[in-house]
Amino acid sequence: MWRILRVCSSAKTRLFKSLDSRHLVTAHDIETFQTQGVVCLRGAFREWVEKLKKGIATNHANPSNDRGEWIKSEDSQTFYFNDYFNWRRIPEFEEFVRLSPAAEIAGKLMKSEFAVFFHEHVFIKDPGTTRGTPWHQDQPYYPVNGRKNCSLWLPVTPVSKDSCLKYVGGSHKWGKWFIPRKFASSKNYNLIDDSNTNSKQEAFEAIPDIDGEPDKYELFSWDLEPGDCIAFHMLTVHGAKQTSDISGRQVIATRWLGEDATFANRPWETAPSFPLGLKPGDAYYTSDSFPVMWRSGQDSECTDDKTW
Ligand SMILES: O=C(O)CCC(=O)C(=O)O
Repeated sequence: MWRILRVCSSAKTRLFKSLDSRHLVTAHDIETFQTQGVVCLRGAFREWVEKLKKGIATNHANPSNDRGEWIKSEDSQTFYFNDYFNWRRIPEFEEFVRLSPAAEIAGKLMKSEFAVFFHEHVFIKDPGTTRGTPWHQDQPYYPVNGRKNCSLWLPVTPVSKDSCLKYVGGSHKWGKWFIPRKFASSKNYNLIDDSNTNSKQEAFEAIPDIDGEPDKYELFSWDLEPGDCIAFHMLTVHGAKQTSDISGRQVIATRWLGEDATFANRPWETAPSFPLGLKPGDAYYTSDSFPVMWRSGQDSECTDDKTW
């Protein structure tokens, strides 16, 4: 499988090189991502939707042993499911990670020399689920330091603006790191170890009450079609209300790292929590577990025009 995908991957590179009219992100998209910490890319993965739906269904039916989580609604009939780091056992996910333009898009948005794959994360909100997603930043959950990173949040169902994640524009540049919160209870994580952390340069604090003072913030959200995608920085604050969409909401987010991403301890259980074979300060790209999926100069040029 790996070998076939590697061959396909170099074929993909040649194909993209020959399609010089195919521009994946514009200079404006990159600037927006860098300054605002979030950008919406329309239609970027339309041709991948059916494959990803299949992978998401497989993941839902066969969750990982220790990471899958079903958060019950008050009526106990509907669930908010999430699970992550399953790409090596779900062929549709592995194919997406290796062959879709995701790595190139992430690499260019991060202004990185290359894009390292961290993991994928599936979120399924059943129709009628009353569960929202608490406001949070992603990076404090992760054992990752460094500024070059990017998540691509890709719905495979239509998402109304009301049900979409909301992002606080510019929050990735506040210089603040917020304590992660449990999705099930919205409570802050418990501190398990403060002595073994190399994250001391970040003083973690409780996240402000965004809903209490929404006018203080510039909030971004969109009506989305399957295959659209929102790219955001792992320090960008985001959260969502319960979904009001009739068919619920199904999303796969892929997480990407740049050349400055290093392993970091946190004073709580990280996601993932299993050993990654890296020591604090080690660069992610040095690990076989986190493959480089795209290198600068390998694909299409970035201009102000975009064609998919
Ligand atoms: O889809 C959601 O509501 C949560 C997604 C999220 O928090 C993320 O992708 O980081």
